[in-house]
Amino acid sequence: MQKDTQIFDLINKELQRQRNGIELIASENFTSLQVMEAMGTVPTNKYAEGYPGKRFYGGCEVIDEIETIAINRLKQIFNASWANVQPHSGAQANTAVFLACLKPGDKILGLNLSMGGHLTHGSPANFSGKNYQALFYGVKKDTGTVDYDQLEATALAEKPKLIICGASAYSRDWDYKRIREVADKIGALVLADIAHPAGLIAKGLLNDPFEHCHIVSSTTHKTLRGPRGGIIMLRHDFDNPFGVKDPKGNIRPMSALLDLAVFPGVQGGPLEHIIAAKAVSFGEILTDDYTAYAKKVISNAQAMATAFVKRGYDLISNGTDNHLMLIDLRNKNLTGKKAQETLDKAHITLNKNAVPFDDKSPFVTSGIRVGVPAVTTRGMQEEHMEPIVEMIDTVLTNTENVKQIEAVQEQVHRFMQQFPLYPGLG
Ligand code: DSN
Repeated sequence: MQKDTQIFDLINKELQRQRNGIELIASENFTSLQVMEAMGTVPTNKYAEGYPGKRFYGGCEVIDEIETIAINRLKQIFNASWANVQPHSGAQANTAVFLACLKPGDKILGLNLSMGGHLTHGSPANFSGKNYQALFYGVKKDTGTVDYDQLEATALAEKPKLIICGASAYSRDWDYKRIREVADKIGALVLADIAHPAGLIAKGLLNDPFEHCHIVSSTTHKTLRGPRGGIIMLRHDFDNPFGVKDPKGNIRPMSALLDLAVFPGVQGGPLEHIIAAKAVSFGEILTDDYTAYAKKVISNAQAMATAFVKRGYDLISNGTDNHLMLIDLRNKNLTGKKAQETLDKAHITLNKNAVPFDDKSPFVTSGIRVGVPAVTTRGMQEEHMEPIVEMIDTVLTNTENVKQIEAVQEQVHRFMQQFPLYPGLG
């Protein structure tokens, strides 16, 4: 068969783009070469509906070993008693949690998307807002931090069955204990979606959601630095309090309901090549090298936040506890859209983002979200954050100056030569 040069040339072009640019999208990262290698291997050829030891097709004995290692490593990372590594994405993981916990029409309570929440936490555009009655809490206008009083008042008045904590654009740690106390007053379950800070939680650098939340979901490709995918975990198993039963009408522990919700509930055959890559990345997370990485992510984020504040940028909550910061650009007379598009021209990649109480549409927004997991993987230290902020500031204060933006683009390429990416590739 002829090599598909059309596609492989484009893949190589994307490699050059990733190599030469500064990647600040908070949800992106660079996997190790061995994680990528595992993704392109023969388990992609195998159907393995079911779980290790209970598959529907023959020939799954090796796949069973791979998936069992992935599960065991993940349990070890988070001190969990049960884990499912099959969700194709974080959204699929959350879909399965909802299916296992709730009946259609039940009430859920999550952080509003416009305040940093996630689509799958009740957005009207998403299954979670269409199939369930979604209620929201937000952040406080003065501090930019989660309004736990509002969360509690809404929970007590509306009695949702599931309270969701977790966000895609929130730079502070969570008070899981307080949320669990609220949930216990109304008999609700708590889901922590830790997709963003999972890698920092894995190393004990942020509060532990497992201590207080019934169920924890995550993606595997953000701070966890694995392949693109999802996971669900329990530290303690329990019975569903709302009478959700398995398809045969039997009462089953939550672990069994979650397994059934992933398959056959929302997915068919698992992506075993991705599960192999998840296992490899989980092995990496268990090393001291990864501990050093996770610590560096936090110190780099704090160094970057300081550099932005020094230049008069308005950071929501004035700083960060984790890997990202959210910046309100209204005092700079810029929209998030304009900032993203102009920085793209200089090969600095980040995303426009709504800020709390934004007066602009989600297609325009007043803010940008900036994250350091990817540049930290490239080997950057605290001292590299200041020059990055300087380059960003030059672009944002010269948005109509083509020559200046081209000069920053050249500066970006020179800067990134210090941090080689996948030297053996391309
Ligand atoms: N798209 C992801 C993010 O950027 O945070 C969330 O799913």
